Amino acid sequence: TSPKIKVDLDQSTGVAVMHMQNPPVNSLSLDFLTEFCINLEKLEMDKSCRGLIITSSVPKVFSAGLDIMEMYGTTPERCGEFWKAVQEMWLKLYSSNMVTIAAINGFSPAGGCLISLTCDYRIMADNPRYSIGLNETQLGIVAPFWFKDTMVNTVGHRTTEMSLELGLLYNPSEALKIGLVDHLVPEEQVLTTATQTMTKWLAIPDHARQITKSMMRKPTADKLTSNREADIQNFVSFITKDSIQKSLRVYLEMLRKRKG
Ligand code: CO8
Repeated sequence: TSPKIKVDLDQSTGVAVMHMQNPPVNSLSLDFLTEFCINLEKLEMDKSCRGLIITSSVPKVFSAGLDIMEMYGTTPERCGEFWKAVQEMWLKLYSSNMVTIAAINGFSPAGGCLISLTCDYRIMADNPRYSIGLNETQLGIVAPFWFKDTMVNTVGHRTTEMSLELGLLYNPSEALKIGLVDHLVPEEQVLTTATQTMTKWLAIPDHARQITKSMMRKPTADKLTSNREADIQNFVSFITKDSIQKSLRVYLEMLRKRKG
């Protein structure tokens, strides 16, 4: 199978660009997550790499979030393995020593939004058709506490509360207004702006920035690290319920119909 992740590391700047290329919608399947984490680990260990830009090679979509087919009609074993990989990706990204910038060049619901939120900075294409947010409740499922924590740490408690309950997806200007993204630029400038912004972040001494990042984020990451197994059990028992499977089926049917 062809790689679902392409990494370009510029040795002269120490900046890597990670392109997600899992058509049609960069959904986060177990295979995708595994490959993502392997690439991330390599970059994290590579002393010459100091910054990471995450973007999509798929037109119009940054990432459609978790692969719904990994949560629908599968076995508890597979489900558990899948969830462990989701946790792994989040822990690695949220605790990364690198400067991470999300170059959001398309739709970014749920898991796509989560990836963006783990980054140090978010730049989004100013296309009113795109949207970003944690829309889990619209699928009849519930964003876990660490998704919630990541959003609270970015936009605050009240905005997160309303946003999660209603499963809101925000267009780019709304997302900017609430602080869900940091900067909007025309679509064709997303990557160049990310590169320019990276230069600014990399001007700060690594050790000081890394210790500061850890001070801000470690308590949130530790909450999951010390509860991983329980969180997996919780996910598996929730997602395999008949009523939840039914909600997912209805949502999948809606996606197919909407296609037209
Ligand atoms: N997983 C699997 N398949 C998907 C997903 C997905 N997340 N999203 C889209 N697809 C499929 C579609 O069903 C379609 O399949 P097919 O061609 O077989 O009909 C194909 O990908 C292409 O999709 P579209 O035709 O819809 O493509 P568009 O370019 O028109 O739209 C969008 C792209 C906007 C991304 C649209 O596909 C969309 O809105 N997708 C749904 C996104 C979504 O709601 N994701 C939420 C996933 S849940 C999650 O990430 C966190 C879960 C936390 C779990 C907590 C439980 C306790």
